[in-house]
Amino acid sequence: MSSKLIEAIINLEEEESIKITQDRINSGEDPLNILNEIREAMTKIGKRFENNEYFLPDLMMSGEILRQVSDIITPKLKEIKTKDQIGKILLGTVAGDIHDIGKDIVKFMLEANGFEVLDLGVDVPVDTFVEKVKEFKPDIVALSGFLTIAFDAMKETVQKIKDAGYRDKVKIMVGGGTVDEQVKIYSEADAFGDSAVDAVNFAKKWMGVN
Ligand code: B12
Repeated sequence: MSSKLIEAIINLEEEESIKITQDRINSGEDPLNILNEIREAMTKIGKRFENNEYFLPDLMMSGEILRQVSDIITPKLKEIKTKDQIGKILLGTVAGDIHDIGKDIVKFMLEANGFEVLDLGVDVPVDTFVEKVKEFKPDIVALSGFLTIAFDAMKETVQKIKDAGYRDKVKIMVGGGTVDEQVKIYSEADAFGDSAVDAVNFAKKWMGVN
């Protein structure tokens, strides 16, 4: 896939990226289409970083562009917010990882679909997840992480929830970056998803709504 938006983001053209997004939202386009393109652009930026064509400041710049573009898209996602609350979800980026753009999109989408979301932020200590499971009593725990080291933090978080005696009271999903079926198995989560739409679909399925 190639588009002007993807090109602008990959080339770190901040103003152009914002303008294209704004124009497309104003013309009534489905924000999910735009999200898909953003994701593709970020994958390409990640590749450039791996190949030493981009460096940390470029990654930071891409994060900044992404944040601004998501700020334009978010209100549109919220417009489809439903009134009935379907269930409670505890969300956060696991210990050692500070990537939150994907997590925030997951949050918007879950809220837009009628879930109450408690977002613990980034680099969330394992024990904080356990404490909040006790206090907030979520139906679902959603763990986000983009770094390889996040896989261990996910595993440990699931294990501690189990040790605290809450594993059969919550469904757990993992996602973000390179999280896949293997990470699901490794961390002993119930599901993995690679998009915010997956997160919504699992949550709805588990709460028995379609
Ligand atoms: C932007 C970015 C940053 C920004 C983050 C800004 C922010 N506020 O989040 C900054 C510059 C801070 C950053 C820092 C680092 N980064 Co970085 N970063 C990225 C980049 C380019 C994009 C990530 C992103 O936001 N994507 C956009 C979102 C929308 O992506 P998405 O995956 O499509 O999101 C969807 C799904 O993941 C899913 N989802 C997300 N969470 C969940 C949860 C559940 C439950 C479900 C179901 C679904 C789900 O839904 C989202 C929406 O549809 C990636 C490259 C890439 N390919 O992803 C590298 C990348 C993740 N970073 C990487 C690295 C190495 C780092 C650093 C270690 C660099 C350094 N040397 O310091 C630090 C780590 C700091 C830390 N401790 O966390 C590596 C990780 C490699 C690895 N395997 O561990 C990557 C893959 C780049 C690369 N190819 O090398 N990074």
